[in-house]
Amino acid sequence: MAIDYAERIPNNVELSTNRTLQRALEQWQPAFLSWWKEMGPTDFNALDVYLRTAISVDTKGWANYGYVRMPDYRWGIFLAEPEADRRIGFGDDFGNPVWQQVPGEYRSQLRRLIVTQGDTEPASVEQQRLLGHTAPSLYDLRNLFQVNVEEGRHLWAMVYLLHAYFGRDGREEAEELLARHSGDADNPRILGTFNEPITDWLSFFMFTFFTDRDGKFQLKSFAESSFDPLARTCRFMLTEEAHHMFVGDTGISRVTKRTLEVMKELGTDEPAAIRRAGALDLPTIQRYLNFWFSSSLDLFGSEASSNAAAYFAQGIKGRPDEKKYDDHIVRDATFELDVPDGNGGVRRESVAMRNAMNEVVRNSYTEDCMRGLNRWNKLIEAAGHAFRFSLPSTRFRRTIGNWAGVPTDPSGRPIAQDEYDAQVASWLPNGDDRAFVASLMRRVIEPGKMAAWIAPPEKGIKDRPVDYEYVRLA
Ligand code: BYC
Ligand code: FE
Ligand code: FE
Repeated sequence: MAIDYAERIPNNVELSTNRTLQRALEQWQPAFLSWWKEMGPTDFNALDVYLRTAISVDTKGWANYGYVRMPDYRWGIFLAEPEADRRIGFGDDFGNPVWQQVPGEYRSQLRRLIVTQGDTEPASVEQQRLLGHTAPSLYDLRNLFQVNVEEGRHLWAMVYLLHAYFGRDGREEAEELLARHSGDADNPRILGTFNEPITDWLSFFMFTFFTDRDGKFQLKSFAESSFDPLARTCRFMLTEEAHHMFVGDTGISRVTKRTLEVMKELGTDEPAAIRRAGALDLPTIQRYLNFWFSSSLDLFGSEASSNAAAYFAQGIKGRPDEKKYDDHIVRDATFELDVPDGNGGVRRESVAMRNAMNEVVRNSYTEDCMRGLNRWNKLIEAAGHAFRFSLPSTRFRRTIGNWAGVPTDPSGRPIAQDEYDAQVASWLPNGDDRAFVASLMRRVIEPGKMAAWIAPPEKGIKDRPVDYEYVRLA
């Protein structure tokens, strides 16, 4: 059957005149839809959801709202507008024209990075596929589905690059993106965090705050890439990413707000009492935070990485907001790194700055995370409590890089394994926490009503009231 491309797949890549790309996508689209129906939010595909759809890149077209059934969502392909005479912004070829095609010598690196980015998008949809059953409100249910369809579109964005620029091996990689599955023992997703189960909404909010924020920083690094189609694709994805982090940020604010209300009503900060009242005590929230922050730190790769140095030198992957740096070539600069000394202590090591690019980006990420914590802490401070959320050290619970497998406390002090084992239940979600959080997960379906463990949002979506019927559950 002939497809009306502009209608079915909104795009600004001239799909209707590109036969090769059409053929590739015609093959892939049915596979995507079967994946969505099997591995996505399966039980909710028949519902009308009040969703935003991008139909063009200008300010009017990128956010169209209306009721849609998710399988009918118009997953489109959009690149931010080209920048005239754009030049390479960093690395050995600084100042040369950017590439409109993949340079042969960088083909496998670029493909690998695009595949790794693409792999995370459907992974997150798989991780979140059952959360609809326990949504704390219709407002939250709609936000979950909005995040899901947009992660689906992010997958499309990477598949477009694979199909349009990598020929046959690109098409094979696009198929593999639907074949690996989150948590699958035989064929898992590429990066660790994307194989962690997300079975409750506290984890969902932590994931959208911490893990989607890794997405923000990785996309910002690609937005600097000399491979112009990648840079433009990622720049457009960042406009959607902002909403995902909003969901996490406001989700945790609302949970905290509700907890503070309960603390005030009961006149206590005793976790057991707060739990009996059906809310989440602050130390439990902190343990979930420790888990997802430390897992997300691994997504930046090793502190010292020859891959990262090569990507930078070659102009493939830059630093977020490259313009804010003075030196874009970075040939001689060094970076001081604290590494384990193998004797239970810490040693300072000097590495070439190019090799430390993952750590540079991780540090910007950590600062960005801290801004969210400061907002939540202001709520706690205003309520007159001494408790403060904190980020654990970047050495804590790492599985990638210099600190992988080195036991430390949350402040980053190396400790003996048995001391770690004795204390870990107070640092990370323990069995009791998980059982309690699971017990709170009950679906609330009356428009405007919220589960007892979360405060209502300050406002609804797109000027609609909070009690709007964001999902029609008929
Ligand atoms: N888990 O030199 P190294 C998002 C591998 S999130 C497992 O240390 P490198 C989203 C690494 O692949 C953004 N393996 O690191 C969020 C390498 O393997 P190979 C996703 C890991 O290469 C929420 C080896 O260890 N985007 O969009 O400098 C919802 C040594 O590597 C991990 C990207 O990741 C890990 N955590 O940097 C939806 C951008 N970390 O090649 C979506 C693309 C490292 O030796 N990826 N390894 O077999 C990259 O830029 C880089 O691959 C990394 C690693 C930054 C991830
Ligand atoms: Fe994404
Ligand atoms: Fe996202």
